[in-house]
Amino acid sequence: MSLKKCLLSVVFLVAGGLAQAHSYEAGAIHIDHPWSRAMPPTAPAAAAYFVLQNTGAEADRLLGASTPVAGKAELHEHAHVDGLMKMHHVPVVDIGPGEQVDFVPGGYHVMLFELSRQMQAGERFPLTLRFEKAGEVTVEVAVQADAPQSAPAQHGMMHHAH
Ligand SMILES: [Cu+2]
Repeated sequence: MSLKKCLLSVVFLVAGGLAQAHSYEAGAIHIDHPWSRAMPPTAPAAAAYFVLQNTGAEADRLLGASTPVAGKAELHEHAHVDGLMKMHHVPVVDIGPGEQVDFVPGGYHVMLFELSRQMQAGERFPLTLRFEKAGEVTVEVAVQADAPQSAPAQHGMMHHAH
């Protein structure tokens, strides 16, 4: 492939990713592309994902989340325990100054329980995130059949110790 063709295909990939993207600001916190994977109607729970960036000089932390579509929303983290991937509830998620924290399949996520119903691909639902310093912000979660191409899934799975 010629260099020019190669560059062109990169541009198209980036443009394709941006077309679906939506993002929000809460104080110094930037929230990129909140999304949720469409689940079968009988699934007992769902999960929401996004990327948090702290553009400020002070540390902040995500304290919790809530949504009208679920009776309960918890911050969860996946971790390897005895060779198995297990998820557990975490009370807060720290975001240091200048840091990025990825909420991705296999890493941090907002777990939604007691759903009124499972959302379908193409739908959106509101999710309110509560930060210690940035306060509350309500974002729209895009329900998708598949993970967004731009999702840093591998990165999130490999480096979630921070
Ligand atoms: Cu979970």
